[in-house]
Amino acid sequence: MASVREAAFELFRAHGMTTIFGNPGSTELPMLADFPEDFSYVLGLQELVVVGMADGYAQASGRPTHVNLHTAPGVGNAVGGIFNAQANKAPLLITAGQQVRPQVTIEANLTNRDSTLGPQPYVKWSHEPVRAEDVPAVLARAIHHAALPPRGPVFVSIPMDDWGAEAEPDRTRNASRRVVDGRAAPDPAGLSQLAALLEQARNPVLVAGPDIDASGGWDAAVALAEKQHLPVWASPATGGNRLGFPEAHPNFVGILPPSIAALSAVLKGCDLVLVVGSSVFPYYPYQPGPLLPEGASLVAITSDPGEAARAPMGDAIVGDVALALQQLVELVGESERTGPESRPGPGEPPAADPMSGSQAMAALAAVWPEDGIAVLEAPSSTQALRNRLRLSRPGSYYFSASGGLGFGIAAAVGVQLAQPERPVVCVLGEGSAQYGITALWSAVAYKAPVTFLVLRNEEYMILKWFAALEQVEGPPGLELPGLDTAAVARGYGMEARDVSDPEALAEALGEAIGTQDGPRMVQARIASGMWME
Ligand SMILES: Cc1ncc(C[n+]2csc(CCOP(=O)(O)OP(=O)(O)O)c2C)c(N)n1
Repeated sequence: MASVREAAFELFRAHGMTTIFGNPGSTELPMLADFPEDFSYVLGLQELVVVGMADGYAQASGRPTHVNLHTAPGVGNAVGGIFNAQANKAPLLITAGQQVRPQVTIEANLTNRDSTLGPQPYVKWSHEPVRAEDVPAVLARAIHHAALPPRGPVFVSIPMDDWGAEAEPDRTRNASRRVVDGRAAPDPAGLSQLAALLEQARNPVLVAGPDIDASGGWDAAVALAEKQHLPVWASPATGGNRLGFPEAHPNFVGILPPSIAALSAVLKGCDLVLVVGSSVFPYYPYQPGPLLPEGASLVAITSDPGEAARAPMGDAIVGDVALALQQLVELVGESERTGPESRPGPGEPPAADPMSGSQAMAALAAVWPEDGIAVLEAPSSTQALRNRLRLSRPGSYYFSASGGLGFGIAAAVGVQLAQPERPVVCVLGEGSAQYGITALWSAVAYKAPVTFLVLRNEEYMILKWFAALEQVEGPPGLELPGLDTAAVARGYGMEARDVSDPEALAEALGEAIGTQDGPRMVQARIASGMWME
């Protein structure tokens, strides 16, 4: 007769979930007993980074990923990461240990009181099994929930005495065997109408969002843009956890700004805005204005009913993004419209001393490997990176769509573990880096050859920029003097270099990217400024 633990691991195996990200405590040890040889356990030293690593891994592998946390305090530490994971639509099965059932009522030490409330409202489902024998079926249900669109984190609290209980053979077998497919094709009538609208439009544009990449719709998006000669905008960088379109493609015209007024101003003159795989829109900051330019209509294609429902304007078609794009390409003819004018190259950034963020991103672009993956958490250099790198392959860019810091270092480790053949470069603001800094240890421990580029400007630059925008005079707490992230990295066992000019930066980055035996850090001194080009 199988134990609940054996049944659960059989279930994880059936779903290809053999890499577990965790930080253990006494309440999790019964789960980890006799840890099977075909599983690996990736240790994170604090729960925010445990979730961040799993988030990167889940997105880059496309598979639900198991996170194991330590009862209430572990879940508490993880909540910022869970908030990020729901915005990134990362399918995470998050489990946490719980006191033994006989001691929950008396609230013995480490009891996770009202356990299902802790990760709310950022999980799709939160549950503690009613009986020990239900654990495998609950885990199966949770995995399906996480993987169905819109994908996202789910939570299961498991009393520590459940793992040794006897599983129910019939239910366990069924739980492991069930396949649940959530790729729903959109309504064909809606798509035909959209195809007609697109063909008749004089000046339509495509806005490409992150779920094009996540759904596998990259090639279909390119085919649609080429067949219909569409100018393509990326959805605002604030909410774009992935890229939806190759940024060196001749149809690609740029990244939409994130405020209502600026976004509609940029789209002036177009009569149809087709938004694919993005919310409408991930706005920030608030600059009121018309939602759309005069004379324009909007149609969004999304697999997320919540995104469709909350959009403030336009129509929406709910269905799998890749299937929708593939069908749309078949439905439309070759357009007679002239295509967009090619976007000018980024040019040489003006020299500055210390170097600007734009110069730092130009140095990175100069040594960028063809198949490189960028993981980005560098607020004042976000736009500069996007403008200079021109990433053009699917699965090449990860960013936290929520804006919650502490994602970058951890996600880069997870992405590298999921895509071991591709070079991963993580670009960080020095302030952002500190939230998930302990993930540097995991990068070293698992020999993940990530290149960490830390941009050292000794301040929270983006908040100074926001202060000016919001007309806030003299806010405290925006300076970061004397923070030596390279020295911190060395403390975690990572080789790190300091540079202060673009030539030395390009050389150090080239060396780090070429290194296969483990992670490297390059800390670059940069000037104060918002780097937009
Ligand atoms: C968890 C969390 N705490 C605080 C913030 C607010 N915040 C946004 S950007 C930022 C500063 C980032 O500084 P740094 O990484 O040095 O980048 P810079 O703006 O200087 O480029 C802060 C504190 C946040 N987004 N997430």
